[in-house]
Amino acid sequence: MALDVNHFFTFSTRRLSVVASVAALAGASCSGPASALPAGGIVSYDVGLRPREVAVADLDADGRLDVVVANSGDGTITVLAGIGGGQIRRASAAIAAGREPADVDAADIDKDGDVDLMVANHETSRITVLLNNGKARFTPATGSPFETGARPHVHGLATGDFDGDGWIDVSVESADTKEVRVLRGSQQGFGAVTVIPVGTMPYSRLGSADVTGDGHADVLVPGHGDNTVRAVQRQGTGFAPATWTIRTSGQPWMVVGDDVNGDERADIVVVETDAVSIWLGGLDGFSAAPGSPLAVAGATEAATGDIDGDGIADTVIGPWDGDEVTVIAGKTLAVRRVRACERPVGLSVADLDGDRRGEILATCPTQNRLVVVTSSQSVDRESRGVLRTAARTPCNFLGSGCSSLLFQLHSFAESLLQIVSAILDGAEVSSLPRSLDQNI
Ligand SMILES: [Ca+2]
Ligand SMILES: [Ca+2]
Ligand SMILES: [Ca+2]
Ligand SMILES: [Ca+2]
Repeated sequence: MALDVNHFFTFSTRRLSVVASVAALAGASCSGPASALPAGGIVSYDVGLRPREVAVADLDADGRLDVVVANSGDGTITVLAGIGGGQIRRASAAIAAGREPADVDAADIDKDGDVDLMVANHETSRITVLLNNGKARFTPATGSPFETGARPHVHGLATGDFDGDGWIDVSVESADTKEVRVLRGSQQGFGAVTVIPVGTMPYSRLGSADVTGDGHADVLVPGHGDNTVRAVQRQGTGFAPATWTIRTSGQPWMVVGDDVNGDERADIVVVETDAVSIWLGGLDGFSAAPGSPLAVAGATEAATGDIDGDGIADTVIGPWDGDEVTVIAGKTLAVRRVRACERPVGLSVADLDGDRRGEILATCPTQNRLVVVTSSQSVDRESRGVLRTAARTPCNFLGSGCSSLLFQLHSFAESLLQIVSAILDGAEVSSLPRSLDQNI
């Protein structure tokens, strides 16, 4: 994610002086833990400078999930291999991944049976592609880094077989030109870029999920320019924007697609300014879940995965401000907070220890660390001290119990932000202070 105008003002005026010392975190501070993951604890790992995003996949084909972290501050990725019991350990020296790696996705790009990596190089319009030799050793693909033509630059990746030809494709947003750009995979690797005008400024992280129900992944677009969420879907051999549009009350920054209420229809999670909204898929399109949007101060990024083991994807939201990840879990979409680390923005949910409950992985850019929050039984057990309810009266996404004060504060904050946005309207993203851009 690049410059975040609203967040800048939000953070400047309301920055919390939360400094979550890694040493103070339960079970923290180890780059090679000696035993199985503690139930309901946090383990942290040294990674590169300013880690930004995390991906999880079995990279060395040993049946254990491995973790890769994009380090935006030093142009590398860190691979941590699963070694059993949910533990991970640095697998190799840092791997060069181009300028300012801001996002990383894992998929088998060349269809040789192993999982390869794609990296978004922020402050450029390029994507670095690293091919796996099957043993989690990576070398740049022929032609890498690939030019996307995105303007001013790329932030995140959305990957999937968007055109349905069996080869993984990569999508990025081009904010200045109001386009989604798809780098299409083929037997020859990534080739020409397909450009899809989307009629709004897309910014800053696209999603990938089949929300149109046609069996093909769609590109989900945060319409930052007009407070919308749109989808780009396959049409013939090309792409077209879906006919529906979701209108959000806040400015969207990121979109994630997943079935978060267990009805086997894809839903849409939108990270908005200081809020998250959930849109439930139904026969007639998407409708806001009761209680949505939910105020989440400093909301920056989201990820989904099953944390509580009920078979339904839960949602995690990381804030730019503070040290807690917000968890929206279960069919009831109950809200809880999980302490992670300062500014836990790069998120993933994955079951590292095989207990069918996903761990929360978060990058901690100010501490050059990755934290893994084990979720064993802890979603429902405050006594374990990791997950705790957001307030004495849990704020239930589908019902009552949410503090009206919270929403009043949210509305007030939104009004302020709208004023700020109006003042700044027309400001070019690329023209704003670089230091801010680099912070995000
Ligand atoms: Ca592995
Ligand atoms: Ca491969
Ligand atoms: Ca494809
Ligand atoms: Ca659903």
